[in-house]
Amino acid sequence: MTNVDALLNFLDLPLGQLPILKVDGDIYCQSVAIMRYAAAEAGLPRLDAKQELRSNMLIDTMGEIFDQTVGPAFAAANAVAPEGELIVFQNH
Ligand SMILES: N[C@@H](CCC(=O)N[C@@H](CS)C(=O)NCC(=O)O)C(=O)O
Repeated sequence: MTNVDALLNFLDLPLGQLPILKVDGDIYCQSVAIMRYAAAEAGLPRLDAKQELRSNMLIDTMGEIFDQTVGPAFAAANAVAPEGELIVFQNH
């Protein structure tokens, strides 16, 4: 088990991922859901249909970029090096 795995297990995360939000003792995950909750709690003005379309377009695009960049990075970080070998993530 890697240090990342050990930390995520220790934190007892719902999907094994961060971020999480605790509200009234309950734990919630998924960053966009958490952001939408925070916006609602903060009383931000509602978006009209076209503003919401634009907002969701950006959120979905950022999600796709995140999935294709951060996901593989975590997979590499979670990879266990063979005995005596070091996994190098960056060369600079
Ligand atoms: N869809 C999730 C993705 C969360 C996610 O990928 N979190 C990363 C940190 S940025 C993580 O906890 N990765 C640990 C792992 O997958 O092992 C969200 O939007 O919250």
